[in-house]
Amino acid sequence: MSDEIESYLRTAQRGDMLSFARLLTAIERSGPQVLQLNEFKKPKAQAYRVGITGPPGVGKSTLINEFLKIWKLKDLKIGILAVDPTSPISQGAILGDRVRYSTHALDKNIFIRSLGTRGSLGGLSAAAYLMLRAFDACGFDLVLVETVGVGQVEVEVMNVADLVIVVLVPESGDSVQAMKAGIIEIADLFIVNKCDRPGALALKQEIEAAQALSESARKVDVVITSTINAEGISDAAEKILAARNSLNLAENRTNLQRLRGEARALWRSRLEEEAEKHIANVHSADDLANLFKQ
Ligand SMILES: Nc1nc2c(ncn2[C@@H]2O[C@H](COP(=O)(O)OP(=O)(O)OP(=O)(O)O)[C@@H](O)[C@H]2O)c(=O)[nH]1
Ligand SMILES: [Mg+2]
Repeated sequence: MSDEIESYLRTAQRGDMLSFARLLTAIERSGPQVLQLNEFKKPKAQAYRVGITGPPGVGKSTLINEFLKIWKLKDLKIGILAVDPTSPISQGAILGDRVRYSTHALDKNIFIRSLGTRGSLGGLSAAAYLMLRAFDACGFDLVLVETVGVGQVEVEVMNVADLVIVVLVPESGDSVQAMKAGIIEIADLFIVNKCDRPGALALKQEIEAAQALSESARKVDVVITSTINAEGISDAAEKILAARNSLNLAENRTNLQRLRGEARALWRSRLEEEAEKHIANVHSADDLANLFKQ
C-alpha cells in the first residue's frame, strides 16, 4: 500500500476535505489494492448510502440540491457521487453537475465528486466501489449516489446502496409498463418529481397498482414532489433519513451477495483494462490472429 494513500486517509479522517479529494484520486489510480487497509476492508462505521436513480432529466440532481439545503442544517457530513453514464471521458455532464450542485460546493461538510461508468457496458466503475468504501472510512454520515437509470448501472446501484430511490416524472407514465419488470422491484422509495406538470397523481396510482400486481415487489412509499414550488421536498427528505433507522448498514457491508457483486465488478473492470491493452496492440489482421494464437 502506498504511503501516499495512508497519509491522505489519516488527514481525511481528521476531517480535511482536500485530503479526502486527494485520497479518492489516489484510489482511482491504485485500484483494489486499497482493500488491504483495514478501514477499507472492514469499516468500523458506515455512511448511509442512498442511491438515486431514474431516467435522464427527471430532476435527480435538482432534488439532491434541495435535500442538501435541508440536511446541511442537521450538521451531517454528506458526500455526493454523481455517476455519469454518457461517457467516462466527456467533461460535459461532469461540469453540468458541478453547476447544479454549486450552491453547496463551498460547504465544508459537503463533498461532491463525479465519475464515469465502467467500460462499454456501463456498470459502476471499480473506482466507484472503492470510493464508497472511502466515505465509510472517513466518517461520512450520508452518501448520495446519483446514477441515470439505464441498464447495468441501475442494477448495480442495488449492490452498494442501503436505500434505492427511483425518480420518475408524470411523462414517465407510458414507460412504467415497460419498466415494471426491473424498476418496481429495486425501489425502496419512489419520487414522482415535476408534479407542477399534470399527471403526477395518476403516475403515483399507476406505480402503486404495479406494486400490488407484482409478486416480488414490496409496497414502498411514493412521494410526489416539485422542486419548482418546493412541494413534497421536506417530506421526501425526512422519509429518506427516517428509513435509515430500520436498516442495518453493518450487515449490508458484509452481505455475501453484495460482496460478490463488488468482487464481480472489480474483476470485470480489471479484465476489461487488460483487454484494452491487447486491443490497442492490434494494427493488422495478423495482429488480431496472433492475439489468439495459443
Ligand atoms: N418543471 C419542473 N422542472 C424541474 C423540476 N425539477 C427539476 N426540473 C428541471 O429538469 C431539468 C433536469 O434536471 P436535473 O436535476 O438535471 O435532472 P437529472 O435527473 O439530474 O438529469 P441527468 O443527471 O442528466 O439524468 C432541469 O432543467 C431542471 O430545472 C420540477 O420539479 N419541475
Ligand atoms: Mg443529474
